[in-house]
Amino acid sequence: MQEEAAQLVPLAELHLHIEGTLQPELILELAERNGITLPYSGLEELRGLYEFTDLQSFLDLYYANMAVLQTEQDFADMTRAYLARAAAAGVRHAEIMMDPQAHLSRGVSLETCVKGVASALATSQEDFGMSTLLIAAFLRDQSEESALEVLDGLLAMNAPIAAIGLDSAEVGNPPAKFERLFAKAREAGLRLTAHAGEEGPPSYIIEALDILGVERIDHGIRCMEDPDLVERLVADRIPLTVCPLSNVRLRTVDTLADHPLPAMLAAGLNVSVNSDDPAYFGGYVDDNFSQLKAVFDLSDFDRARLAANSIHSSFASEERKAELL
Ligand code: ES4
Ligand code: ZN
Repeated sequence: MQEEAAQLVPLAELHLHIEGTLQPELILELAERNGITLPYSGLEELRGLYEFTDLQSFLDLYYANMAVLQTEQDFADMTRAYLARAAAAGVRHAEIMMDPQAHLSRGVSLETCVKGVASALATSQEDFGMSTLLIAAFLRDQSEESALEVLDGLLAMNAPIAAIGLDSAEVGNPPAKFERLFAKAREAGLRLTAHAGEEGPPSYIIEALDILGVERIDHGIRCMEDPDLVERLVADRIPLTVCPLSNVRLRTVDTLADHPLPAMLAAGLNVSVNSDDPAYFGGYVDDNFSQLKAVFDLSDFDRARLAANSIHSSFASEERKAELL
């Protein structure tokens, strides 16, 4: 599928969890390197675990597999592997989320995880012809106090983050829970995005916009249940970073053919296509495009529009956007 990947126009990937790029082979390699015993016997057994029924069933494996990430080198190796694969997929700019709290809770320091990822991003332009920026994502199933503490730590160490995000188990953890966190990040000059309307209701998208003041919505597919919200998102050109293969694997939609992406495009929404957790959901951004094309017969025009939306919706400088467009 990779050969087909060359995009007609430069592409930005805006919705990507770096921990979700950890491939089974690399999990086993890092486990060996760090002397970690995993609760499965090998590659085949691990691969057999990638059957999900919902977001939580995926998150359980995603967090468990992170046990192998111990050193700065581990984080850097994982990040470089993603950059190489994304560059081959036609990605020229990537905005990469990481989950610091998921590492802190395992006893891995903020310095280790941030510096490891950031060291690989620092040379992404020279190494892979890709501009990159880092987004610190906060786990919405943890407390706001925990998130505030971690944000303080990131600011204190002058972490090279451009934005914050909000991820993990959505239902029961509405955006309003993190009002102070987002206010603080805004004051610190950070850009703002949040997962909303993946499994959660359209009202969570409205809260993310009105209470958190986010500029972008990650996923957002459930906006289609609320015509007034769709009208608002269209009028305000709010970017929605859609992840089709993720939605299928987490059973948010039944099959790719049932995915609302074509309806979202037809409604005039500012959507882009992204891979979310490519090592878990069956493919990178080029695989998302090729499978969409197979199912929907996406026109070159639609592909170009999705790609242009991704650049326009990025947090890159206006100068970098102009270079890419
Ligand atoms: C995630 Cl697909 C998805 N949704 C919410 N949180 C996440 N963290 C990593 N992948
Ligand atoms: Zn996500």
